[in-house]
Amino acid sequence: SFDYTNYHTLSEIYSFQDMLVAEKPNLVSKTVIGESNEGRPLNILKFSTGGTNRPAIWIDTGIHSREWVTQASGILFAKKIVTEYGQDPALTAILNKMDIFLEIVVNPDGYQYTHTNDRMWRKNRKPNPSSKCVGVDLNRNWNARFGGPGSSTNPCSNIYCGPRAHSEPEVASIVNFVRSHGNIKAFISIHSYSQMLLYPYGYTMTPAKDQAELYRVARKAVTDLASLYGTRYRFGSIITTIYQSSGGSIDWTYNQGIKYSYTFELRDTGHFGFILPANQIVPTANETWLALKVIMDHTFNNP
Ligand code: 0X9
Ligand code: ZN
Repeated sequence: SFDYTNYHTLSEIYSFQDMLVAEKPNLVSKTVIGESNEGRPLNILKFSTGGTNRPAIWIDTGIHSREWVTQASGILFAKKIVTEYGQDPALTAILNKMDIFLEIVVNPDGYQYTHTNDRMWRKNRKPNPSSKCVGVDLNRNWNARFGGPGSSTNPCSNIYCGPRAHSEPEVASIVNFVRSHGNIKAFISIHSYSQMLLYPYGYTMTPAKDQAELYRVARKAVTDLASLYGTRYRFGSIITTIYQSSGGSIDWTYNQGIKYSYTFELRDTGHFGFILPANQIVPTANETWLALKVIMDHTFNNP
């Protein structure tokens, strides 16, 4: 059976997804929402107990390929959803009314490259015409002050925004999915590292109109997270808590009307950074899951 205590290759993650669907076909299904620049499938798992186009919660991991604890945690979230449904009253109530979508590997080409060539690769692997540098930062490619402060128009930069908003298939496929679904109530994008829980905006100091509510939910989420092992998270808007960044996913989803748009930065605060030892995967996922449940529960109770 699957080893949740170690990091996995891309093909192992693809197999895990199929295994979970085979195990619980009445609860989990797989949809291919597009293909990456190098032609790999962009898979999402749908957790649903029925209905049509139910209000939904979106969770993604691995938009930045080197942030390995995020994809590893995504695997554990998937496993937790199937084991806790019917056991945990809050999650059961949520799944009886809402669907959960989970994209574990938003950036499969980058993830493959972190295994074969460069463990510290962040962007996708699209060649840039008229440059020898490769890749677009998939968290600068969204249509939320695209190309603005905290992004770069230089293809050699690690925060290169790309030629135009939604130019990258890995981003465009999520944009199309979110738009065509039309009933997504929470959008949670998971990064590492820094131990932060962030909400819009990243491109402007102007507070989000729901800032007071986003703050309260974040405070409860990080409190519950810390209750397990004492891990401390900072929280607040992106621009006031981490740094200014334009073209990020949750600023776009928030402007689309998805009120509960959050970004996590998982463990640690820099001692190991992106190269977090595998023995921290399970505790990281466990504590993060408590915070996710706070956001999901609040979304469920505030339709
Ligand atoms: O710079 C980023 O994309 C994120 N930090 S990371 O070290 N994981 O790269 C911060 C994301 C801020 N989010 C948005 N601007 N939406
Ligand atoms: Zn990141």
